[in-house]
Amino acid sequence: MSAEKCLAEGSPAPGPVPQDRLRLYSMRFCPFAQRTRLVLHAKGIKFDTINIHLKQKPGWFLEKNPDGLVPVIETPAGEVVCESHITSEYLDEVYPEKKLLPATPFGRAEQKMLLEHFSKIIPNFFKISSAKRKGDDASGFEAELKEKFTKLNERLVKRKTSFFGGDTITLIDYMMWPFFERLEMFGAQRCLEHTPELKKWTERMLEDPAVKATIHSTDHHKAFFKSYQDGEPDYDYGL
Ligand SMILES: N[C@@H](CCC(=O)N[C@@H](CS)C(=O)NCC(=O)O)C(=O)O
Repeated sequence: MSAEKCLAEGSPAPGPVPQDRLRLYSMRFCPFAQRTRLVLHAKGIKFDTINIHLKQKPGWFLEKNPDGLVPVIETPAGEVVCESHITSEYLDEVYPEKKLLPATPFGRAEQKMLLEHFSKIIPNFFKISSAKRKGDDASGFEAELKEKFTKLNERLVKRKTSFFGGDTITLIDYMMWPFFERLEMFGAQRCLEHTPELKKWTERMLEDPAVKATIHSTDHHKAFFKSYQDGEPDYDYGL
């Protein structure tokens, strides 16, 4: 069962998860759920998707995650794992093929520290788009984001690697990517202009098969985001 259209309050509860796959509860345009989708694709894990209407959540979804957030992973044993970085680490632990987290404790700690740092950057994207939408001056928020991007750029320069964890993609790249995919949607594209290594990283990411499998066009992102900002999110946009 892989129904792309979202399920809302009143829809019948899905049956148990089949033995040979995982189930992802998602929303097609959610950047956090995309993190989990990236990991599922990168590791070649078999999974079905149930998209949730996040404004009219089915009761059976809230029973699985009382916080009401996607992404959520459910296993055939009925185990439920929530939160994008926790689902991602869980998948990397359970499925040993193509490890995305480094083998050393320090390597893993480095990724977690960068993720912690990046989590504090995420609100900046929303502040820029919200100011621009209201017709307010966004230059202060843009300057802040540029400074954060400069630091990320410096990391790549110092490491001399193609990606944030080395010369191949690791988990941290997938945790950050969904927000860069949406840069233009946020109206923050200009912030990448003076950070050439970071810009090259985005170009390399675009070549990745898991990124290609989960990407939406900028036009679709913009149309969804507009519906979201207007208070009537069109979760099925483009279907
Ligand atoms: N900290 C969560 C954030 C997930 C999140 O904010 N998901 C949004 C969709 S993009 C959601 O489920 N919103 C529903 C709501 O707020 O009720 C994670 O990393 O998984």
